[in-house]
Amino acid sequence: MSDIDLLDLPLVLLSNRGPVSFDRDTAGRTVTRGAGGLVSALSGLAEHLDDAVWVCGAATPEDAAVAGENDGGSILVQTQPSPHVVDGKPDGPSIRVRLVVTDPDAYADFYSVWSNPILWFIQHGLYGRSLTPVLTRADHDAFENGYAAVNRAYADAVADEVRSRGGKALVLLQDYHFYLVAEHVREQCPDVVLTHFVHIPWPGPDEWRILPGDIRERLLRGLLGSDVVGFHTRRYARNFVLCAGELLGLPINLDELTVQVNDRTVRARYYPISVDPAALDATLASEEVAAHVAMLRYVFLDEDRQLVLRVDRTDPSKNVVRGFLAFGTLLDQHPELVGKVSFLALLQPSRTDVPEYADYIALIGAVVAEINARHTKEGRQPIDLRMVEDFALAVAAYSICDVLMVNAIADGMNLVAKEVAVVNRRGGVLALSEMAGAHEELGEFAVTLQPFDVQQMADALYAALVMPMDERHRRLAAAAEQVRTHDVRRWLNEQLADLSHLAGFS
Ligand code: ADQ
Repeated sequence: MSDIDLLDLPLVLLSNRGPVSFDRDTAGRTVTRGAGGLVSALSGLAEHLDDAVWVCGAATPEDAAVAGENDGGSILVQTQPSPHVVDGKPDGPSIRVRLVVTDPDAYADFYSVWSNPILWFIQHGLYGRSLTPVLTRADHDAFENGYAAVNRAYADAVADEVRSRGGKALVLLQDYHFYLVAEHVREQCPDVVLTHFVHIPWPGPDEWRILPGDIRERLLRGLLGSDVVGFHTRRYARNFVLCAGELLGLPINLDELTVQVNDRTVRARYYPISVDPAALDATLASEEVAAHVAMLRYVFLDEDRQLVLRVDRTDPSKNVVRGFLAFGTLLDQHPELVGKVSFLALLQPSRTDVPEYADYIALIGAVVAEINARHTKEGRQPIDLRMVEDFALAVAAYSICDVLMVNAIADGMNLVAKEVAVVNRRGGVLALSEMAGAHEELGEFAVTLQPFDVQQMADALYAALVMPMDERHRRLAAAAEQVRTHDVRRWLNEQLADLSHLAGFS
């Protein structure tokens, strides 16, 4: 039994990307399931319940067409054996989905101006501050007509679903796109039990002072419409409570991590997100991964060679450029490693419409070219940079790497580190940024990276590469045990248990 059974409440989920997406090919309409641990964990929950609905954005023109055909109401999608819309009673697991269509200009301001980059940059500390950001009237307008308007539309859809379930429901909101939703939903449906999980770091009050005063206050007040605001780590939860105290002047309790909002007590909690180990084990056992493993071994691991790996989106927060600079420094200072150690980078191009991201990709290419020119030996280049999104290839590389590099400037959790802990079979060492949420759980089994210090990172990579084999295996086994016993199901169940307690059911 899951903890949701204890609640005995209908469930309304909200996230920007939903569990299914519609498209068209030559044969007509297609339905695809969303990928990733979060979608599969929440899908498992929604499939398990009779009265659940998942509110999400219409991401494609075909999504919008489906929403229009149903007058903006929800549809029932049977998820297995293959996803399809059902009219009557499904004969397999199903999810009720409500696709929200918003004005394209408002959505562009919501998504491409405020969610990414402004909120993302604030929360990952990516602004240089001397020259960026330059917030203008256009940004104020984009907040009002974009972020706030779109949040209002999603909140109305959520409230509509709550009302149609009798006005009392458990509402689970996800991420930085929707900071204003909780307050709007509570205004319309005061009996909801509401939690908002923030997947990215929450910095302290001074970072938030970069934003206009009225906007940061609205964002905080919006989130405080929740009963629980969830984060990956205690540090982020504490920062949130500090913000409520310093920026809004509300009474707070830093030991209990609570904020008093009139007669309501809002709780900040931390629930470290994780992976689905069984799904990863199954992927690792697939023929596709086996074929990749054979090829990667042939290319990178003949004789006594070693492999450093990174797998990331090309996001400036992931600190790819300094990672390569550190690897270049390692080869400069340990010439005996040249020709013996390769660096494979599988980078998924991300948000290329944002100028900072496009510039960042160009810079990555230039830095790699320079290091490869400096250290090519016997025709072998030290860095193999592949701009691909290929999860089977990533899992294959996870399983055989000697070192995984995660050197993010800031990272809510970082699931790549947890995936490697589960599937690596070679005593792979995690080289893990102290600024990634995962460091709280896995830091003691990793070598720690300080993401701004290229020399420190080069030294840490060296320590990882020369670490004795028994020590490598001991650390990896301990990291794997930590992840397997703290999987994504536990992440969800702990939230539900807390809510069930709050709602007075346990
Ligand atoms: P992300 O910033 O996307 O997630 P992360 O947690 O590392 O970061 O998850 C990335 C996922 O995409 C992993 O499952 C990884 O395997 C996959 N991936 C990355 N590059 C890939 C590639 N080139 N090819 C194939 N697959 C690739 C945000 C936050 C994180 C937080 C998660 C979940 O920024 O801090 O851990 O949400 O809350």
